[in-house]
Amino acid sequence: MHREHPMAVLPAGYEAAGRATAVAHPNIALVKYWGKRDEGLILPVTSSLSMTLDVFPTTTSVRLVDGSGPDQVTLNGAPATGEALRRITAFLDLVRERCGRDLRAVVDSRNTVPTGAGLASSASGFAALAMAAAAAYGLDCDAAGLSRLARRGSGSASRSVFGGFAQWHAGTGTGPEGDESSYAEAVPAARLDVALVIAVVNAGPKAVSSREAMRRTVDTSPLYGPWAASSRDDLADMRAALVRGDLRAVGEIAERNALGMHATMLAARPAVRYLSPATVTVLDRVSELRERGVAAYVTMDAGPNVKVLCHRAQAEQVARAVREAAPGGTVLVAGPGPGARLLGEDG
Ligand code: 2P0
Repeated sequence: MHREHPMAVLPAGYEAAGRATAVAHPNIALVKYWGKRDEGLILPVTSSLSMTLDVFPTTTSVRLVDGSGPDQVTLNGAPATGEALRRITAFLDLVRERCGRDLRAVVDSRNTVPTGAGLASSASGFAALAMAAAAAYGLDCDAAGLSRLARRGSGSASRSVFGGFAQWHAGTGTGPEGDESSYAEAVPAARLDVALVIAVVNAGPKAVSSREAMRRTVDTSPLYGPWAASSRDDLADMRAALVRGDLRAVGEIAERNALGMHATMLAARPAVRYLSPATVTVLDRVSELRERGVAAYVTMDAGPNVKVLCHRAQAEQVARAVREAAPGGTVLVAGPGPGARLLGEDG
């Protein structure tokens, strides 16, 4: 049999076209994204700012194939189903619409977050998928365009396109104007030897998805408006603190912004409470560290786990203290990581 293409593993009826592989890392927001003004386009109410991590990359390859069958998506070696498959297919439809090509895709995505580490993979996942799909389909876009595209998969993915610190601009308006104006870019920062000590106190699935929780908060929480207003100040203060390389200010702003975000959801109707008794125990331990002169500050996302921002030189000391406070949990240390990138044929 004559074979034009070496991809003999493709199902019958498919013919290979373009392919690309990309890798992206998770990010943790220091000024949070919490609330959308447009659900369909994933346009946020407020701008946010994050640090990309140097741990747990997602590697995603996209291979284009002729044929009219569905996209074939494998996540960590297993066929994707349900909501995960729906979101990825919708994302690929968007890429196809943008480039005017109708080819189906074979997607293979591998995430290195240990099972149950309690760290979301949608940021690294959609950043890697956006980059690999854009390259495979030949979509011409710069870093801002790629960030804008990744945003359509998951809001926080817009920030994982960049390494170090990144700000996702809320942008203005809705529709095409909103879409065009809402993307992330790298944030200038002085040399800041930071680490993030990640305390996984509960690795189980969350009762309420972050998507649903932020929707409910925007719709029902009387504290949402005030938090969104104060978050704008937090962002300006955070940018200035990063330029100064002032870890204490960075930590204080991150902590107040995260606690405020949790206050908004505690006041939602019905309330969303992600923080558990173990979370509070870790928060107490971090307060004690601070009383002893260690610069350590907490942030929490849509779950009970705690991330502690500190000097890299003190990360092991902080990790030890947190381990004692949460004996059943897992504690690991991350640093600032790289932006999304394409891998060559040799990986
Ligand atoms: C953040 N989170 O800024 C915030 C803080 C959770 C708490 O971004 O609906 O998975 O896909 O845009 O990005 C989690 O939400 O939500 C998140 P969608 P996403 O990191």
